[in-house]
Amino acid sequence: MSIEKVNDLVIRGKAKLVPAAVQEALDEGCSATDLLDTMIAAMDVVGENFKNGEIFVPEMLISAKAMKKGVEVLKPHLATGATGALGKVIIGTVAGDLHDIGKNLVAMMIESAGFEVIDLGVDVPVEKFLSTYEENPDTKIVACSALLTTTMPALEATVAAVNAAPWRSKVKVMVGGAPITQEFADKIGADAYTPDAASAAKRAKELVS
Ligand code: B1M
Repeated sequence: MSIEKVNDLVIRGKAKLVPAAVQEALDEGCSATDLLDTMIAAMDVVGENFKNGEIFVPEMLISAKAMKKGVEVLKPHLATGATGALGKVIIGTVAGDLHDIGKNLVAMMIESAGFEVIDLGVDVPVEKFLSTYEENPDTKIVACSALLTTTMPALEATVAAVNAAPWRSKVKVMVGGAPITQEFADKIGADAYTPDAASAAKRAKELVS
């Protein structure tokens, strides 16, 4: 089955082969969400292999590249109807953190839900979130991703800076990423936490309605 092949190719970091395998699986009738889930599961295996010392950072990186190639093929199937009509969302991975696959998925699903997304990328300093809001005062949501326990303080600092801004009441703050919990989000004063990209898009719509 091509879906298993996709999982295996992402684990092995075969970026050149992943797009064709994803397309093949779609042609066989696999759903885009199942294919996304299998790639996320593949990255969990990669993470475990890294934790166990079986692979190292370069292997993690090539698996990430492979997944990104697969997501490119899935994008038209996952993201539809981008209109920007619901307003602007500023999104970024916090300072010190280079992980962007989850953040990109959240950006894609939020855009697809009808928002205009301003994606600041990875390793985004607190000041960049603030200055981007100030350049775009019609922004409805600031969304921050953190994937490392060591960058949770940067997430906290980012939310604290937004909470201290004079325009705080005009914007909602969303947070997420593997180590983040609802409890942590509440503690740092974020308006919303969601565990995955699909629920982030749903919550974003609720926050502005
Ligand atoms: Co990194 N890494 N990594 N890594 N990496 C993890 C996160 C890790 C869990 C692996 C492990 O040890 N098992 C571990 C963190 C441990 C911890 O903090 N407790 C780890 C580590 C240790 C590191 C380094 C420190 C390794 C080193 O250098 N010694 C280093 C740090 C670099 C840095 O950031 N400063 C590092 C580097 C890297 C690479 C650069 C090689 C690469 C990232 C490449 C890239 O992103 N372009 C990488 C990768 C690929 C991983 C794993 C294997 C996969 C991450 C991923 O893309 N997952 C990861 C293990 C794992 O996650 N299982 C690991 C798929 C993605 C779809 O899931 O990002 O969780 P995720 O997003 C989810 C949700 O979290 C949520 O939605 C998405 C799903 O729909 N979500 C949000 C995310 N953001 C959200 C925001 C929201 C809402 C939901 O609202 C705003």
